Amino acid sequence: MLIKNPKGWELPERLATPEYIFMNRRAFIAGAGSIAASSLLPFAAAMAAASEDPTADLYPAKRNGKYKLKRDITPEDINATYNNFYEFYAPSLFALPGAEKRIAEAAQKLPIRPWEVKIDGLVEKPFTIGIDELIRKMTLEERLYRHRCVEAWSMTVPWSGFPMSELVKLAQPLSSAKYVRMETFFMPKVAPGQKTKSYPWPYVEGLTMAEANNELTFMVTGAYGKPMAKQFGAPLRLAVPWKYGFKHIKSIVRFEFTDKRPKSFWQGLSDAEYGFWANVNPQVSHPRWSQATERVLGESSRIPTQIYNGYGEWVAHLYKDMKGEKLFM
Ligand SMILES: Nc1nc2c(c(=O)[nH]1)N[C@H]1C(S)=C(S)[C@@H](COP(=O)(O)O)O[C@H]1N2
Ligand SMILES: [Mo]
Repeated sequence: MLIKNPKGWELPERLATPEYIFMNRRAFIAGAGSIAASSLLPFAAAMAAASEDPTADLYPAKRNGKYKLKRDITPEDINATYNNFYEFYAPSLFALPGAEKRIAEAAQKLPIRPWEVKIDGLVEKPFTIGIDELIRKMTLEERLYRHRCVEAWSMTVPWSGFPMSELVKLAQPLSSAKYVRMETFFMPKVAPGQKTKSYPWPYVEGLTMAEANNELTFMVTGAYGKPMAKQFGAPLRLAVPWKYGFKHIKSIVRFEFTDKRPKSFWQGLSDAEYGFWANVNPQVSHPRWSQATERVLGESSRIPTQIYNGYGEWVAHLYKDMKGEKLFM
């Protein structure tokens, strides 16, 4: 989803991904030359920051064994240095291919305390809550989830957090609420990508109430057994593993309950290519590339993509009777 100009801003991942990301693990370590070594600096900084987080005592959270994986967990150093977080990427004519994935260092500028989350719209009583108070109201657990980006790469991550249904309970939505609209921070002074005025900042995503309350829908506060690194979307991010990665909105500051279907950031950029539902389906191609297979971060192989990213058992029923909806883009 490389943003080049408002119309032709995207490349398939095979053109946009630096090769070292997809070398196998042993080759990665053995060949860790200048590029790989410098990419580990922000990783080390993020690790140090995690230990100073005011909620550090809550980690590692107990793993919920219900969500099993048949794949290896993506090595943390690879995952923490290959990210989509366009707030921290300022397009430049001189950028090397793949530069838009290497935002980890820039993301360390994001101030994540104090951090307030606003809950408003169609709720009993709108309120704002500090992130530490919110997290401590919840029982954190760890879940191993797959993640499939629309660009046809994938990863597996040990997220920590709490079910979104618990946040919905806290919010007390009215029965007229049909959707939850979520918003990322807007701080162009720390996030240079947000200076690009032609993009519809802030980043927005949305779910139906049934999706928000599905047991898979997870509010992420941690990863790899500690508070989440900034490049992953600290201090609060969404995980909906049956949907494409762009639904996983990062660094959330607002949950608005509404009766209108939210329009997402990516729909705002290209309505014809990115829709509201964005459920993973290997048979429905992106207008510019196939979704049949995916390249696993840290590995050289491609594997077949699964319908609903393999989570149909949990979610297929949500979409049974929806005629005329573009469920898979
Ligand atoms: N605010 C915000 N959230 C975002 C994005 C973004 O650019 N900004 N990118 C999305 C995309 S396309 C993907 S694939 C995932 C990437 O998550 P990761 O960097 O932790 O792998 O974050 C999603 N959430
Ligand atoms: Mo993505």
